[in-house]
Amino acid sequence: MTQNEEMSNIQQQALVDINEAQDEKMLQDVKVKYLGKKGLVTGLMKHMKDLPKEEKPAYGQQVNEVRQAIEKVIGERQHILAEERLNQQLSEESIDVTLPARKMTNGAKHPLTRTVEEIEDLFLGLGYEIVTGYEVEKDYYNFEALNLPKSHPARDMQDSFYISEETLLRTHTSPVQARTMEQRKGQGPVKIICPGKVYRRDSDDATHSHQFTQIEGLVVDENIKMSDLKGTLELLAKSLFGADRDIRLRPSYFPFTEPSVEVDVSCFKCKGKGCNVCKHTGWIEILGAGMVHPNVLEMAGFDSNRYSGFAFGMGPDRIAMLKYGIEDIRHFYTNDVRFLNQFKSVEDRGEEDVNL
Ligand code: FA5
Repeated sequence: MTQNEEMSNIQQQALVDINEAQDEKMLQDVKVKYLGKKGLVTGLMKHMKDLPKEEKPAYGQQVNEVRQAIEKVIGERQHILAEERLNQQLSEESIDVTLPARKMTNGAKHPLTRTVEEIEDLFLGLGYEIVTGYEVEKDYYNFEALNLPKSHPARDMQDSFYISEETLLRTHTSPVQARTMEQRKGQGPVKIICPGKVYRRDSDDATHSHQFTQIEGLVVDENIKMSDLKGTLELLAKSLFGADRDIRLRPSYFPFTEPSVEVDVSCFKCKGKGCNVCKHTGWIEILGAGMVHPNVLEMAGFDSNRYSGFAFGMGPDRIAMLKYGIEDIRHFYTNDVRFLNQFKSVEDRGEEDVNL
């Protein structure tokens, strides 16, 4: 076989192989077979050394022409195969626009958020402002400004997460009252509620969580009396648990209030007769409160001879548990959708069925 015959055979076989390549991968293999470093066309060049000098340029040019012709056909085939692949992909991935749409599931407000908002609404209606503070708080505002100096034994009442010697995760929302009074520079009236997260080194159980929510309330003005506190808390109890609820104040101790009280609401389940919800006492404790201690007023720059005030601090987690009959506080923080779904209002449930 002459070199020219060999060349023409290779070219013809290449055209056959190219047309038989069914996909881009096969085509790439054909390309390597003929045009690769060890390919058949490249191999034709090895004859150069046997040719007379004057024939070498023409032969080289012929080999190049064969190479270019094969490259051109490969390019065309490549184009066709790519188009076929795209068409196939488009037909396989086509969208059936006649299928029914997926149902949209709407989220709903967390039961704790609902409870906090309900309490906020009540107090906004009574002319209170909502003030927020810092979850990472200074020891000074969390304790000292609330009449709890460094060595005070009552600090143990609220086991704390300290970050440094002077900063900690706040153990209650009471530092917000200290900060707010300080900002008001001795000028009343102050009428605020302060909702937020607080943290304690309590071991978690059904009614204790190391992170929970509190809402602080503070009113400072001339002539504020214990009866104002009682009237406000009565309204709160009735608004949260029903118009026929009573409250009772039991003497208690907080370093920042004097006198201090623990506030119970008559059991909404047994109406005071005694049941499992109220542990057979007829009463359920909902918050701590008292008249703002004169030391706290003075430390914040208020004249305790002119001003007096009351403060209270409640745990909305426990209130929400009572309202909704939740037996374990940890349900609030584990984000189980089955639990949360139960608190969807009728409207929320209705929206869930809407196909969009
Ligand atoms: C206080 O934290 C005071 N700062 C409240 C206060 C404010 C009194 C202003 C006087 C004036 P106490 O430690 O009792 O008080 O907590 C208040 C409420 O927080 C409790 O009634 C309870 O509902 C809730 N609470 C306390 N510890 C936990 C806990 N580990 N998990 C869930 N709720 C808790």
